[in-house]
Amino acid sequence: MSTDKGIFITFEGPEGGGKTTQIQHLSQFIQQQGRQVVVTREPGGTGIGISIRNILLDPSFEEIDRRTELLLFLADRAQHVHEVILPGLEAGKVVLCDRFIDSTVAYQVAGRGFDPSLIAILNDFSAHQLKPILTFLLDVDYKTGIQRATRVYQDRFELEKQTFHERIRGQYLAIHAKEPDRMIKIETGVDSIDVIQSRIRDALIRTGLLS
Ligand code: Z5A
Repeated sequence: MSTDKGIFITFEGPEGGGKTTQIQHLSQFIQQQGRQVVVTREPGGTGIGISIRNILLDPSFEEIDRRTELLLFLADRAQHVHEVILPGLEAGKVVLCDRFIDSTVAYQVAGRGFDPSLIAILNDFSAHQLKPILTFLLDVDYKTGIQRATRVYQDRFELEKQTFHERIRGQYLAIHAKEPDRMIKIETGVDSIDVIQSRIRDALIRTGLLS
């Protein structure tokens, strides 16, 4: 979404692709240009969302049913769009969001086996029909991504098998093939943080979203 007011940009990709890092750098750059920025994420972009995130990532909840998991991600999003994203856009800000509806397609369709048409309907519902105007797919191979992402504590998703993460990556590449105008793919496995950041900025200038 890009109105006369705000601009909504999302960052997606497999684990450890550098989304959080790149969003932080881009936020500084946009602010230097005199625009206000909202940096946010899913799950966990609101107070309610932080509680939901804690349930979703807790590795001790091995018994969680995939339907419960899906509904928690959707509940997190409904609150997030209502409380953070829409007000940010209405106020004319650039909203940079770490994961959004494409994560639900990648993880809950390819990862958990849900029907894509069901997820399309639920994504629309939970997002209040909002779609990003532009999405960066920060693509990284499994080994590099997991090495970068793994900290002392491993969350429920980090503990998933390699085949799970490879299905997720494949699904992201399929979304990119279907919507190449909305989703810009950038490889992040080899290049430095600065080189990747300049590719992101160049793409934003090329698309006319930033000057
Ligand atoms: N999920 C879902 O299933 N359904 C949904 O609808 C939604 C989400 C919305 C949230 O986990 C989990 O929820 C996620 C999908 C699922 N699980 N997985 N996997 P999260 O938010 O905790 O995890 P994440 O989004 O995957 O974040 P991450 O692991 O922190 O990855 P990142 O943000 O892409 O990477 P980073 O933190 O910027 O970088 C990681 C490290 O690599 C860091 O030390 C950097 O300094 C380093 N880095 C970054 N770039 C480079 C380069 N270029 N060179 C060298 N080192 C680098």
